[in-house]
Amino acid sequence: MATDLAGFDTLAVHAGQEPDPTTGAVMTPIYQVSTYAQDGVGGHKGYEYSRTDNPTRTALQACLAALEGARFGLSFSSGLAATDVILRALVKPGDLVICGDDVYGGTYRLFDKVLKPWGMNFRYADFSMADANEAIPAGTRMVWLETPTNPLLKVSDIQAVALRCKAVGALLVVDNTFATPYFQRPLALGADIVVHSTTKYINGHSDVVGGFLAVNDAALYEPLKFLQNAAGAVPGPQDVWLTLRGVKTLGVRMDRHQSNAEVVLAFLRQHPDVARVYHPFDSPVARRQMSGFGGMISFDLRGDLDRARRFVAATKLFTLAESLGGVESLIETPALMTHASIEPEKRRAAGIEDGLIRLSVGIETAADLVADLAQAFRA
Ligand code: P1T
Repeated sequence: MATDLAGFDTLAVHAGQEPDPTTGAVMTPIYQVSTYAQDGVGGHKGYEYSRTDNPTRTALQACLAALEGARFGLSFSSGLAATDVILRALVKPGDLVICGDDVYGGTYRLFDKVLKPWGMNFRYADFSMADANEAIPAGTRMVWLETPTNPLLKVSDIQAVALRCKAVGALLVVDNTFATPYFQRPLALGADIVVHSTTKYINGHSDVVGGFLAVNDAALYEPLKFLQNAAGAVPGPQDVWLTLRGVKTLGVRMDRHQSNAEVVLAFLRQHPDVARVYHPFDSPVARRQMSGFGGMISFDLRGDLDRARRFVAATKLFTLAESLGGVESLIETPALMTHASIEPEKRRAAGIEDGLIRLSVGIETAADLVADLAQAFRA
């Protein structure tokens, strides 16, 4: 289809997908198949083996690439599998990677416990600070930016970091999981690679674990595509199909996540038991580079860790669970759950206090969500 003429929601429904040529089926079939018949050695229709390529995956990759405004897209079995491939394809032992100091705990664990022992060097910096670029020395191979960050929702100026990366010859990777391409397009702001945990908003229904990366430069795409096949952390066709179905409503869902989050935010801001609220809303950079903020809110609850434990156990609509970005609301304590793999002193130094509570505001009726939080404050 003529993707250059289509708006975001049209791309989300149609990009990469045509009615099935054999049957006319309007939805892309689940090609539940591992291998493809050849009519002579090498005589195939573009598909040989499903680790290398699968038609359902091809449709998802094309759809998500279109949403990020990218030439190329690759899907993976998880967000961390996509992260791992980016590092192993493009960073060598001895190279320096500068990573945000407030990233998903599993990303930190992969860097610190898996890739560092293989010889890659990692330094951590707060890219939301005005002097962030001083943290990127000449010779840096890659900068890993989450914006907004998980869980403190800190926002970095992608364009400014991209300029610094170009000046020192570093690659800029942006984890766009929280914003989604509906609200933020990192490649257009100068990033080299965009990465997602599609487990979150892109799929949106908490029923699939998956990852994705998008890239414009063919010279970067080739080693990434090679490693997708060579290491093989690919998603199965059922998961890919569910994600393809989920992403069709991304824009509609994000608008509702956002409007519900605004109601919850207003409630938290005036509540006497809330010491501090974290949300991109207050950042001038966010207002410039994002067209909306989505449904993530974190806050410090007054009181000790026990109070935080009681609070997250007391909500009824907000389910106590890791993950985020589904249609249902979730609540968690990063220090004890999603970021427990970060050493406590490093975690606290990055500003993630023990009593921090993270909300993934879903698409339920906003008043019900506020009522649920209100009763949990009284518990
Ligand atoms: O879980 P997985 O699909 O492998 O994605 C990892 C990941 C990468 N980037 C960001 C910003 C993430 O939030 C995640 C996963 N995060 C959670 C599971 C969580 O609850 O924060």
